[in-house]
Amino acid sequence: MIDLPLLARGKVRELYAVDDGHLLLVASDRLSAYDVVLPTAVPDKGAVLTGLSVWWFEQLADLVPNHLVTARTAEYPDSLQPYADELRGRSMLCRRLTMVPVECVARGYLTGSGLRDYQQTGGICGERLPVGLQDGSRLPATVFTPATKAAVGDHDENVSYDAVVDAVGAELAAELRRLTLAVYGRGSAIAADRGILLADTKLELGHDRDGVLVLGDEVLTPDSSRFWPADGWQPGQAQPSFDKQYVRDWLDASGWDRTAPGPELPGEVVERSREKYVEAYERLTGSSFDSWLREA
Ligand code: Q0Z
Repeated sequence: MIDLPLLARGKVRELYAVDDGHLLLVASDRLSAYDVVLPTAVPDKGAVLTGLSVWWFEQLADLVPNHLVTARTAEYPDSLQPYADELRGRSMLCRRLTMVPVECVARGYLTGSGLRDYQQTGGICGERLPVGLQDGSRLPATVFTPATKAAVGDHDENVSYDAVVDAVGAELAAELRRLTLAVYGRGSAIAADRGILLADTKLELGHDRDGVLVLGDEVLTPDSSRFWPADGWQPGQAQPSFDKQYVRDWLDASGWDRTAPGPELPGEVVERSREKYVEAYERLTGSSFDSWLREA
């Protein structure tokens, strides 16, 4: 257990206060499927997501500054050294930001809440889209589809760009949209080179104490984005998830009714799931996952 003030707890990660200016983001090995956190952990999942985030922050550094101070436990402050073994690989020491109260989402493909909006309105977040699009269709252009953060356990609510302007002002709204589309553009280009489609991604931005807009949280991980194997892409049906498909297939066949608590996963599903997370890390970064654990 980490004896620091817990600032926030997400479904699968925790955020601790370290000092006035710093936070510690800790990713667990828990996994959520169909909106339920499963009782079985996937070993190393938290470290894979953390390693990916750190790598993406580097890939994006010329587009937007980020909140990462260090993910090397040897560089953590003395107050964290008692927890170094527990934190290694799956934590990031971050600068504390004043978060912008907007979930910044970019979508290059239609699925999820974007598909539901489209079916009901012919567009997403007030942006019209062509008729005839299907689940998994490539969008004619990447769209910024902001949402407002819901209470824990609830879904974020898609909102119009005008609603973002009303909430944060025209200048910041334009900057959120520009940065979100730039991050998606860089991320999807890199992923596509490695045979992975980046369907969509969610960013969180905040201001540092100098008033600079900074990328926070985790970025371009399988928990904040949808990654699809490019070779299985076929619009008109739900796309297989790069990381979670084995788990979903097993859950679908298990007869589980998708209410909490979910079932324990069998060892082979856990192991296959772990392999998919590690494969995502290695395909995207071109480095071994072991090298990440050694670096951290
Ligand atoms: C992130 C979240 C949770 C993990 C607040 N650098 C920052 N400064 C201020 N606030 C945040 C950050 Cl990253 C911040 N979240 C989302 C919740 C676990 C991340 F429970 N909330």
